[in-house]
Amino acid sequence: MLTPRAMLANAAVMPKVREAPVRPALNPTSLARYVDPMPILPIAHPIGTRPHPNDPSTRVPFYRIQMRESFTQLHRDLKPARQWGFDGVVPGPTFMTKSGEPYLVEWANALPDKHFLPLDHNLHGAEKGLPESRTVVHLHGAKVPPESDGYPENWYPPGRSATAFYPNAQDAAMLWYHDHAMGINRLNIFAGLAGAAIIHDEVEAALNLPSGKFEIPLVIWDRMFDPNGQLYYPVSANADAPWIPEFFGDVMMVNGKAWPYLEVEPRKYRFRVLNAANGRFFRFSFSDGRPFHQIGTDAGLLPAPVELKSVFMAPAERADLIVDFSTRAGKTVNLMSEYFDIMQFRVASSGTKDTSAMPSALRAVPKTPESEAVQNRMLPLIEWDNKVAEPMIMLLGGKRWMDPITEKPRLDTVEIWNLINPTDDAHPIHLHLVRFQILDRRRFDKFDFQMRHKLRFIGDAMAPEANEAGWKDTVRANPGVVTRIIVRFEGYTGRYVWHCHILEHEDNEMMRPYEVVSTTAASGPAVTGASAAIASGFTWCRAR
Ligand SMILES: [Cu+2]
Repeated sequence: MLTPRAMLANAAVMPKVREAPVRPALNPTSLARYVDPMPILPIAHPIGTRPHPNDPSTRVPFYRIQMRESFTQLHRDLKPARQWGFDGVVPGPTFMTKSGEPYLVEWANALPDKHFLPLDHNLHGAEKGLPESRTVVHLHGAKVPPESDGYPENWYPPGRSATAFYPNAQDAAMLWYHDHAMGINRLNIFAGLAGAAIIHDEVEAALNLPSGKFEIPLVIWDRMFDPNGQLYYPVSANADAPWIPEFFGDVMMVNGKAWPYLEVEPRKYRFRVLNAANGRFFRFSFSDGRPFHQIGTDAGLLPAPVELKSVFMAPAERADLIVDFSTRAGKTVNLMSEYFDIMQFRVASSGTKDTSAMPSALRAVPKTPESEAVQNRMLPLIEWDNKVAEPMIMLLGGKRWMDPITEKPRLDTVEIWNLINPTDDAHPIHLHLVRFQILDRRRFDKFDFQMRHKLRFIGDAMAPEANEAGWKDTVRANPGVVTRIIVRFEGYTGRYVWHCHILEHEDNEMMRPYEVVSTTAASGPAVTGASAAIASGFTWCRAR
């Protein structure tokens, strides 16, 4: 299996011909590091209550969040930059809710009619003639009815809104909300349409983890700017097809500021870290090499804290970290990602007494037994290239968005999904509605797979790392590897999506609908072999 470092190199450094910028970008070395305080994200507040959709005799909190344009200074030496944000702030206000307490959100599109980033009308769902600034909001990690999940085709234009119901019947976790509009999602999120949503519960509260002002979301992404300090999203060398295969920025931002600093006390902090980048994988560590603990994954607490010196995070993954600054009083320590600066912590020489705990056990995560699986799906992740090896399109299971739905799990059943990755990129695969566990990863012979449609393993199955051995909703499907996940499809029947969370891939066909069907319905054709998956209507093209 590739090391995380090799994967990072693959994902972040590989030259992409179509990425050639057509106008100059701001030189990031011209911006001083650590001159702006890191913003503490505002909290979302309900504006009232509304009847519970399923039980009108009770009322639930009601939020109204408007997506609108704003101009904000993203670094001391930059002019205010145009962004699109929830309630005009980027990242949007954080939802702080309690498990078991449902709520309603009216998401209103109050954006300008014209998009300010380069649309590509060749992409499915982004055709000419559609409203440019259409949006639909998805709460990533939420177990919600299909009509509230933000189906990519359910977008709406400026002047319209949609109200979503979030039952919140799930464990404590860090979720995040973001735009999910078909074909322009990468641009809308890049523009700023993303925010955090944290669910707390009683199991977690009993652990006495750092809380209140010592529990801080860190929403991290990379951006690029033009010489006027405006957000710059590069385009391909082809003006008629501006889509690029991945965006990698050169300015690192935390909670919406470039290379900020945060003043902390010499004590334990709980950082809720979200990689909200379009395409960049981060490998976070501290400049003094200090160890820290990961206590939770995407979908909740791990069984026990895992001590780490670095944490590798694909786009959309979350890491719940405990960092103890008590040994660093009066000094600074920087958060890094490989050779990139991210932010600085300035540790005060003294502070309040730290009464929080670092428990040795957190929450049981019962393993879903493989014997419960009723379906074993083989799902190749595919890239089609043009004649000069430029990626043109990405597919899941060899299928496009508009192809008939092939994944129809039955409600309350367990399935194993084999994510077969013959490409050179790691793809973070996200399933809506559900949480899952990683079974293992195993290398296979890419040549045999591409040329002979045979899946031949060339390594042993490797269990997930200790810090991945919890509930997940996004998994890194590494190149040349079959990643197996086990999923219980519970909650609701209806249509959802699964997709790669590299947003440029997702916008270019690396997203498929799936449908949870009732226990009595037919579950569609069972695909039981890689050859069958490949043969079923898919003509092989060369992978990169
Ligand atoms: Cu991908």
